Order: sequence, then structure tokens, then C-alpha cells
Amino acid sequence: MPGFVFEPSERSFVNRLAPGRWLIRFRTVSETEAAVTGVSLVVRPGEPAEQPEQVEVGGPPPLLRYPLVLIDTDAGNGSVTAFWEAIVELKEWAASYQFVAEAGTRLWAIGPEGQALLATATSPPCLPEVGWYSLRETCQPLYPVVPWTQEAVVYQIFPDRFANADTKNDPPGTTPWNGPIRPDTSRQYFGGDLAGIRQRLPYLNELGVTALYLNPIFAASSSHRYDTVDYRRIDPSLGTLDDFRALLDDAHRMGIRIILDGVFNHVGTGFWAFQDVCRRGAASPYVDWFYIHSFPVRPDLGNYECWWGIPSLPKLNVSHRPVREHLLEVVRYWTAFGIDGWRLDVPNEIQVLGFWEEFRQVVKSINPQAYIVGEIWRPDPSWLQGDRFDGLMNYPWGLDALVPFFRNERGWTPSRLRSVIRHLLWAYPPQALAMMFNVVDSHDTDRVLSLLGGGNLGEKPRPEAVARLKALAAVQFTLPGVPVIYYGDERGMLGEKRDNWDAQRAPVNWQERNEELFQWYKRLIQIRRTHPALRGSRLTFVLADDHTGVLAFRRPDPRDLENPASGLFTATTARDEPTRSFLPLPEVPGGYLDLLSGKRFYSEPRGVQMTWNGPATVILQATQP
Ligand SMILES: [Ca+2]
Repeated sequence: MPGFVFEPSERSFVNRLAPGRWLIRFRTVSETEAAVTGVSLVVRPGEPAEQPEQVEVGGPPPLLRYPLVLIDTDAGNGSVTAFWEAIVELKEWAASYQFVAEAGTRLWAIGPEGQALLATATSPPCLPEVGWYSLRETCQPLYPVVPWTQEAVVYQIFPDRFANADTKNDPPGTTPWNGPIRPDTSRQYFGGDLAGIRQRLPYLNELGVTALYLNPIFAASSSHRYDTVDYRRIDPSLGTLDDFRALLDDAHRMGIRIILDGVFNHVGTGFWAFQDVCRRGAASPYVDWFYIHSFPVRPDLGNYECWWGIPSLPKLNVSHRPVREHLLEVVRYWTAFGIDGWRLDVPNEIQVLGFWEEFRQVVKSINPQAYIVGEIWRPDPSWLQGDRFDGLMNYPWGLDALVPFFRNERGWTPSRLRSVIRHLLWAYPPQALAMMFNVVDSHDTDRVLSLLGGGNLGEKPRPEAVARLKALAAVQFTLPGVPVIYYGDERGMLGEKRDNWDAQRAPVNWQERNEELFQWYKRLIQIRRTHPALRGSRLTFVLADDHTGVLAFRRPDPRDLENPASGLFTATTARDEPTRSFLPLPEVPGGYLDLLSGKRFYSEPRGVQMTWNGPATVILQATQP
């Protein structure tokens, strides 16, 4: 008997796309030799009856039948999982529905009460005893999409290390720019500042990025600034409020948005309220702002709750109303100041019911176009149901999949990469998937070029690793979601992260850049920004060939879905040894053009023949003869 997977309460299964327009997804799991060959949705328009069993089946109102389209299959171990979907248009505000699945000569009806075999092909198209799912216009608000994210490319900046344009604000003991990094880099300053970012805006504009994500910029005690002293002030060694205003205004004039890092789970021991508790002990009005274990408070011992047991980072008690109000006031202030979004540090550690929902309301009530990204490292759809975050940091696709695939790690076959990509395609609502924050590295990881074998900080990047990064980035830029570049990756910066050693946070060497990578990223950014096929999250797999090592997928053009050759086709391999493969692409008279190399490929009835000489990615588009 086949298995059926359907969770009507999850937006990845039932998703209101527009008033009266619904995306319904369904999965079947069956033995290979008895695979489900068709699924349809039987819809009964109108208000669902209170006692469906008393309704005469087939009588008015008439039942509507929507065949579901088979989008993808995953076969293995004698079973096949099939992924189905349909878009349903309803005139009425409510309807009820069941599924009918077909496996050979057998027909199954599936509803909320269970599933049942339909006696024969002449049976009515549904069975009352399996019950009816209900669809109501009022049961789901439209999924809020931030329009500008659909063609955005984000650039992450670690402010102390990007550019120093004002030496007057450098803290004492600042290391000369490009001087050696020290083991404890959080105590080491290079003097980077907001004026430096502003000075380099023309560079970022030439590269083509459309948004900056800045690591924390509020007053703090370290160069990473995750130990906030005061959320209401810009860190003096980064500049003044006027500097920030000037940066924001100049960036906006160039069409570049700015996203700030919100670190609300914990503060630094220098935080004003924590300092008050240190001074006044139990008599401090801020004593409930933290989880103090004993008095006097000893920052050297850490006799209070702190982030990951690190005494310099006391945990805030966000369930305490004044703390919540303070944080939301801060959020209100900076959002009203004109920023374009928030990246939220360890939001899963703030386990206070309703806090992130309230955070979202505050942000969106001031700027409905603000983009909210959570630092969640694992796949977790619960954050993306439309009431908390717009996207998550997508380490599962980047660091955890693209990186081992392009490192050629054992077991990382095309079909494995496909299954990781597929997992999120079906776990998240499509609108959320298109807003994922697609990182491949960050200030918290090794630099991607080092991970790909490029070498360590101070070395010259190995050409074979540069080729791997180019192949990886082309996949990153054509997957659904917002591609993110960690500052300097586009210049070929190397940097290894080790215990107490953060070479991935080294200052930018403005005298030196890898021109090949820089031009490659520029081209990718241009493609991402201009091709409608890369908006949204529609993706289908074309090929996952573990024999030749080639993975290919298609991003169809949403304006031309009926045309099987519309959109872009990405094909990639991480293999070192030369290989040939056929991409099963629709035959088109003009052949295909690789948007990256400018090379043309003939289209044959079987598809397109490709010759690979090491790791590479092509982005193919059908051309007119
Ligand atoms: Ca400075």
C-alpha cells in the first residue's frame, strides 16, 4: 500500500499565493514496482458541510477535479517518493477537498480521517468516510514577500576589517592595516570604520551588490562587537551617528540597502544595565534583566547565565517585560532611522513565546520592506511560516552541501547534493525559499576559498581552488534565495578559522585582488539581478549522474512556464578528471548559450553534449537561431 504525506497546517503543503489561488503539494511513497502514477485533487466548492457523510456525493455543488503535476521523484532502496503539486483557483471563499491517488488499477481516496481503497474505477471520485480537508480564504494570510529580495545580492562586512577611512577614531593599540593578526583577534583592532565602508561604496557598486549586511556596529568591548555595551549608540571606533547617516544615505542613493546585526540574546559585561547590577547587587533595578546566580556579581567568575558559558556574554532575560520593551525600542529606533533589515544572532536561544512575532510586527509596521533573517544553522520550517522571519542563514545548502560537494568529499555525489537541495525545496514555503540567505561562509567559518583547498591567509590562492570556487559560486547564484558574499571572497581572500584564530576576519588587502574571481562574481551578480528565472523559487532537476559526476537543474522562467526550454539551466561538476556527459535538454533550433563563458552548444534530439575538464559550472540559456 502506498504512503501519502500531506500536512494541511504547514505552508509547504498548503499555501495561499493570492486571493482565491492556492498551491497544494502532496507526496506519495510507494514500492518501485507499484508506483503511484497519478494524483488528483477533488474539490467541492462552497461552504464545507457540517456533516459531509449526509451529502450526496456527486450532487450539487459539482465536484472539480485538479490533476496534480509530478514535479520530482526520488528513487532508492526499492521505493520511490514522488512530489506532486497543483495550483487551485477558487471562486468561493471556502471549499473542501480530498485526494485521489492512482497506482496501476487501484485508486485510493485520501482525506483527514484516513485513506481508503476505491472499489473500482467506476466508484464515485471520492469517499465520504475519509473526510474532507477544508480550505478557507480566512485561514491563511498571504505570505509576505519582500519584493527587493527577489533580485538581491548581499555582501557581508565585518566592519573592523573592511576599510579604515578615519584614523582619528582608531582605538589605542590599533594594528596597522594588513599587519599580522593575533591569536585573540577579538581584542585586536585594525581600525575599520563606517567612513571606510562609505568610501568603498563605489567599489561595491561596481561589483553590483544590492545590500550590505554589517556585523554588529553598536557600542561594544571587542572588535567583533557581539558583546554590546549600548544598543542605542554606534561604537565610537566605527564612527558617529552622523557617519552612519551618511553611509546609509549614500548607499541608498546607489540602490544599496543596509542590514544590521541584532544581537539580543546576550550583551557584554560592559552593558550599562549589567554594570549597574555589578555595582548595586540585588538592589539594582536591573537585577531581573539577567539570570544572576549569586551576589556579588563576578564577571571574572561568571556567576550568572551566559552565552555558551562565556562570562563576558551575560544572557538577557527577554521574558522580563522591561528588557523586551528596551529591545523593541532599540529595534524601533534603528528601523525608523532607515535601515533595511535585521540579521538576528542566535534567535533560537531566545525562547520567549511571542517575542519574535512581536519583533516582526514592530519592524514591519515601520518598514514593511525590511528583510528579517535568522541565524538558524539547521533546516527548520517552523521559523518560516510567515509570522517571524523572512529567511534563514542557509548553511544547509552552502557550507554543509555545496562546500563538501566542490571539495569532492567522499560520498558527495550529484544525487546526494540533489537530495539536500530537494529537501529544502519541499520543506519551506516557496516564498520563504526565495528569501533564504544563501551563505557559503561567514565570519564564523573558514573562508570558502580556504575550504576548497586554496590555502591559508597570506598564501597565494591555488588556481585549482579558484576554479572550484567559480564552479561553486555559479551554483550558489542560481539556486533559489539571496546569494551572500562574505567580504573579500570576490577578491580571492583566504582565511582559516582555528581555535582562537580567526584568519577569516583579516583586513582586506586593497592593493591586491584576484581579477579572475572578481570578474566572475561581477558577471554572476549581473546574471542574478537581470534574469527573471532566478526570482522566486521554482527549480526542477534535469540530471544527477553519479557516474559522470554531473548535476543539472533548471530555473524556469515564471513568465513562460509552458515552454520547456524557458529559463536557465545550470550544469556543474566537481570532478577533477575529464568527463563527457549529455544534458537532456529540450531540442531548440538555436542551441544553448553559456552565459558565463559565452560559448554556444548545439542542441541535439538527445540533448546537449558537454565536455568537462575539471570542476566547472555552466549557465545555459536557449537562444534564437
Ligand atoms: Ca578608523
